[in-house]
Amino acid sequence: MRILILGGDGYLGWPTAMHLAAQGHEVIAVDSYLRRQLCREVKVAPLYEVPELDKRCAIWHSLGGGKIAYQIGDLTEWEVIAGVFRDFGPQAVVHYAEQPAAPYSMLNRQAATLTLRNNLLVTANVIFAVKEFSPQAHLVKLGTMGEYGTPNIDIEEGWLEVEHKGRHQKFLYPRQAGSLYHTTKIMDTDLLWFYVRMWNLRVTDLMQGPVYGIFTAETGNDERLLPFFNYDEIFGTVLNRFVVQAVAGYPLTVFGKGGQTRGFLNIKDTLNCIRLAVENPADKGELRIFNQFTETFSVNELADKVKAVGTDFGLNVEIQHVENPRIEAEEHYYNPNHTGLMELGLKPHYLDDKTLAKMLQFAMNYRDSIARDQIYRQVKWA
Ligand code: USQ
Repeated sequence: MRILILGGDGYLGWPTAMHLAAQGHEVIAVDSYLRRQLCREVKVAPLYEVPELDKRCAIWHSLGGGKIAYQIGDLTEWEVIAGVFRDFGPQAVVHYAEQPAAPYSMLNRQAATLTLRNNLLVTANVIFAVKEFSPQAHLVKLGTMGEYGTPNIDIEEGWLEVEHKGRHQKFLYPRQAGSLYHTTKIMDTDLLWFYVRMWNLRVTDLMQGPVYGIFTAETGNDERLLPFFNYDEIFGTVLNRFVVQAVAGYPLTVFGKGGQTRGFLNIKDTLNCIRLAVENPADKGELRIFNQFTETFSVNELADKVKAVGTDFGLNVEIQHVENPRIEAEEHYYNPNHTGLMELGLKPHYLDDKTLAKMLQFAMNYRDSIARDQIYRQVKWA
């Protein structure tokens, strides 16, 4: 298939581009380098430098990986996205092109409006481009489990059957996000659902939990192909951060009571989920929603795991309950359904000691360059 990957430079975008290319698909990766730019602006850096897209595509090609085309452009501009669709004619579109960090979206007014503007405009442009240039294309959009929040009832996959005064109707599952970033994902879903109804689009919206991991089948032994890996408070996700903190001898920063529970997945499973969704498209006029994670953990459970494996490694790992900069439930019910992707054939990579050990071992190579002042800056929600 001809697959367009929007946000193809990001933590997930680049590994997805390699993975789909390795399966024989024709891939073009498009990115505006927004994440690189925002990292510079808020003065954080990834654990290791990764080459820009042109170099990554060339390295991938030189190692026999086939061709990944790329384009640098701002997808909030209609002419950019229209040009990409006109030239490439995608059969599937993987849409990752969003400001991805909850803490960034809560920094200040400018960061909030940038998040709103980028995320909603890109989604709207993608919808219009699909309608105008590739109406048969399947749009695979990365949403987030955070759209549901932490309700006191079981979380279904996207939809809820409601019975009211003796009558029934299926609605989008109630959403109540915990950050502005997560709220933009709810708005994306509403836009997609509206245009699925209006224009008969073919859409899969993937409600993904926090991802961890560095290595995928395609990164091989070449570090230049690794994903963009943040460990700072703004762009890093919790388990990736804990691994780097353990290596740096920085007490693991459990926010508040640490009972916050989320659905996690290995980066390898993100790639498999995307591939399964792309290769088994939604029907015309369908908004298909999957909950994309493989197992749930509380923050306390993750900290305990990292401490146990880190101690075996000879590291002195401490756990510290620090003031929670976020407004969120620190103890709550959490029981989300996630059978859809398993039914499509997902074979999960569960979090085991070996996986953690491999991440710790790798992070040790960068021990001396870890910037401790990036780890806990207290970007406050209030
Ligand atoms: N947390 C800590 N200590 C830390 C960092 C985080 O206790 O040092 C806690 C947070 O308070 C939160 C949980 O860990 O309760 C997860 O935080 P996170 O930073 O790993 O994830 P989050 O901000 O929710 O966002 C990440 C990705 C986002 C994705 C989302 C999926 O950045 O793109 O949409 O995970 S989900 O969390 O299911 O909404």
